[in-house]
Amino acid sequence: MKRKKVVFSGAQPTGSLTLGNYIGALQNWKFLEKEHNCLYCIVDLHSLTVRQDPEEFRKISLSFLAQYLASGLDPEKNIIFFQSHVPQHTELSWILGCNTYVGELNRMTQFKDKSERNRDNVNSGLFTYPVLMAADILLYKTDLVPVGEDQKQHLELTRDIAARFNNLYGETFPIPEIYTPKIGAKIMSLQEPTKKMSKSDENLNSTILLMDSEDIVVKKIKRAVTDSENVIAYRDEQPGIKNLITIYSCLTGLSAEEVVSKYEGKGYGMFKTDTAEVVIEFLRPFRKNYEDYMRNPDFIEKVYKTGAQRAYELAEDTMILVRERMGLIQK
Ligand code: ATP
Ligand code: LTN
Repeated sequence: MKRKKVVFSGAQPTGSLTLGNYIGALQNWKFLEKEHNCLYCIVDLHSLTVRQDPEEFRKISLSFLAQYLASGLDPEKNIIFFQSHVPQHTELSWILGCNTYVGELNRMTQFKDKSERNRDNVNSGLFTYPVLMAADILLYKTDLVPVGEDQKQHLELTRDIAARFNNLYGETFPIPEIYTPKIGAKIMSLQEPTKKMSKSDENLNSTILLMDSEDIVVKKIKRAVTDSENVIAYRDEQPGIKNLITIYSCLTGLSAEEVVSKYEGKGYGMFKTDTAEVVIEFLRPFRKNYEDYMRNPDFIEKVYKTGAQRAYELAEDTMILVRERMGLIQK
C-alpha cells in the first residue's frame, strides 16, 4: 500500500490566533486531515525567542491547544502536541545546526525584522530559529507543510538543509513541499494593508483575532483602511479592499470574482457591513467550541499527552537513523 503523506505544521503560542493564521494555515490543516498523516504542533520553544511571562505563557499555550481544537481539528485523526514535550526536536536541531551556515541564517528576513523589533534581546535562539523549524519538519519525514506565504523562505532553507544532509550522510529525509492556499496565503493588516496581519502587531485594530467579540469585529472592519476609489475591485492598487474581498472569499467559498460581481455598484459601507457579518458567522461556532474545550481541562490534557506519546515514537524512529548516519553510538 502507498505510504500516506506526512503533514506537519505549527504556530507559536504568543498572543492569540488571528484570522490570518486561520486562513493561511489552519483552514488547510483541517482540509489535509482527511487523507494524510498530520502532526499539528504548538511550537512553544520557538516562542521563547521573545521574552515571555511564565504564568501568562502557560495559559496562552493551553489556550492555543483549545483554539486548535475549536477550529475543528480532530484529535483522533491528527497528532496534536507541544513541541517541548518531544525532546528530539531540540536534539535534531543541534545536529542540523551543525549543517547550516551562518551565511544562510543571515539571509532570513524574519530574523532581520524580529531583531529590528527586539533590539534589546537579539538572542542566539532568534538567529537559529529556522534550524529548529527545519528539525520540527524533518523529524517526522514530512512531505507537506501547510503554512502562510511568510514562511516560504524558512521552508526553502529546510529543503536545502535536508538535501545537504542526504548528500553527506545518505538518503534520510524526504524534501518537504510548501502547501499554501491559492488565495489567502497572506492576509493583510487592516490598518496597513501592504503589511501582513500579524498576531504580535501592537495596533489591535490591525488584526482580527479568532477570539474577538462580535462588536469588536464590526468596529475593526468598519475602521479598516481602504481608499477613495469607491469601486469594489480585486486589484493590487486597492490593497485594503482586495484584502477584505480575500477574507470574504476564503470564509464563504465564493471566488474573488463572484464577490466582486455581487457587490458591483455598491458602496464600501455596505460591503464592510456584510464582510463583518461573514466573519461573525464564521467566528460564532469557533467561540462556542473554544469555551466548551476550556471548561474541560482534563480533555485538553489527554489530547496533548496522547499527542506527545505518538509524536515521540515517530521522532525516535527518525533519530535512531540520524544518529546511525552521523556515527553517534546508539544508546
Ligand atoms: P507573530 O506575529 O507572533 O510572528 P504570526 O501571526 O505571524 O505571529 P505564526 O505563529 O508565526 O503567526 O504563524 C502561524 C501560521 O500562520 C504560519 O503558517 C504562518 O505562515 C501563518 N500566517 C501568519 N500570519 C498570516 C497571514 N497574515 N496570512 C496568512 N497566513 C499567515
Ligand atoms: N515559524 C513558523 C512556526 C513554525 C512552523 C514549524 C511552521 C515552527 N516550526 C514547522 C511549520 C512547520 C511561523 O509561522 N512563524
